[in-house]
Formats: sequence, structure tokens, C-alpha cells
Amino acid sequence: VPLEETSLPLFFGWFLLPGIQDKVRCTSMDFLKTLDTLEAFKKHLPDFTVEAEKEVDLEQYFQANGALHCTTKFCDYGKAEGSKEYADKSAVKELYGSAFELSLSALFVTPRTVGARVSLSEDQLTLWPADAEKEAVPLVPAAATLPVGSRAHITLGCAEGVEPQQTGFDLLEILALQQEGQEGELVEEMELGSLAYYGKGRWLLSLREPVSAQACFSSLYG
Ligand code: ACK
Repeated sequence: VPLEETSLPLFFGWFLLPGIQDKVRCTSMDFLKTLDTLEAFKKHLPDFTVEAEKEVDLEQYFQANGALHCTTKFCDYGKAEGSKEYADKSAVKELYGSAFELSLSALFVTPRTVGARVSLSEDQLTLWPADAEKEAVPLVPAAATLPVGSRAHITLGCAEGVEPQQTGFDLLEILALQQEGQEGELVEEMELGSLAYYGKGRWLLSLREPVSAQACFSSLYG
């Protein structure tokens, strides 16, 4: 195989620096620990799990996988459409290896995934693929009308048998509901922010203070 066909990574993205990874993991754990003890969560438990369980331990329910990151472009070593074009973008070449501050504005939980929403700045959007939201349309039709960057997220954990790319789809679903004017059912003011319920086991915690996370724009070969 010629080198040029093997030189594209599994994906490009922002990789959180070690110290902030620990902080984000702790914040996520605290949230999960609190969420599954709330009466509102217990009330909606049948929406969350199909099994006739009375309780669920969310910390056990989700499995964490690897270093925390925010994927910009999934390349699959060049097999994914548009990979080469992305790698050739001037912003990608210029900013490769640079440090960024990502703003984590919300945490969300669904029966499939737990993740953090990343609110991208103008500068950061120069690294965001123009079609990232469009690619999700087969699964989340309303993604076609959401602003670019809406899919940006950090996967914090997946339920058994769920692929990490699901986290972005789950986030888009919640944002699509918000765009339609559904504010979600305000459930509780928590220390971290306000918690709202969007039906079908979908929970969103809008952080009072966004978490600022130092991250390096780079790629993973895996
Ligand atoms: O949590 P994520 O964003 O979801 O990070 C991982 C990373 O690439 C390595 O698997 C993401 N990923 C996997 N497949 C795709 C895909 N088809 N489109 C976009 N992101 C993907 C996954």
C-alpha cells in the first residue's frame, strides 16, 4: 500500500490535557452519582431502561473508553469520505499541534451515552468539517437545520454494546428538540446547573459555569 494511503489517521480532534481529563471525569461521575438518586430520574426510569429494574447505577451502566477528546473529523485511515480534503485544509495544517481552550457548556445522559457538549468558538470552527451535521441526517433528520458545530462533543461513556459515535447523534437529537421550541421539563436546579428532561430517557444539565478545558489539536492513529 503506498504511504499516502496509510498516512491519514483514525481521526483528528482536540485531545484534553491530562489534568483537565481528570477534572472532567470527576465532574461527570458526580453528575451521574447525583442523577440516579433523584426522584425525577427514578420516575422516568422506564424511559431509560427497558429492563424492569427499580434502580440503575449510572456509574456502572456507562463504560469509559480511552483518552477524552472532541472529534473533528473521523477519517478511518482515509476510508471515510472527505478525509484527504480535511487533512489538506490550511487551518488543519497550520493549527496541528496547537493548544486550545474548549468550552464545555452542558452534560447529557441518554440510555445509550453520556457526554459533554462542546461550544466551539469562531477560531475552533475553522477546524470543524462543514458537513459534520449533514452526515448525521440519516439518523437525526433535524440535524440538517442545526448550526455548524452542533455535533461537537466529548464522549464520557457508552452503555454496553454502544459505539462512541452515538454520543454526537444523541446530542443532536436534544439540540433539535430545543430548536423546535421544546425547552425540556425543568427538573431541578443542581449545584452544577439546571437539569432538564427531554423524554425517552434524555437528560441535559446546562452548566452554570462552562468548564474550560485545555486541549491539543492533533490526531490519533490508534
Ligand atoms: O466519541 P467519538 O467522537 O466517536 O470519538 C470516537 C472516534 O471517532 C474514534 O472511534 C468517532 N467516530 C467513529 N466513527 C465515526 C463516524 N462515522 N463519524 C464521526 N465520528 C466517528 C468516535
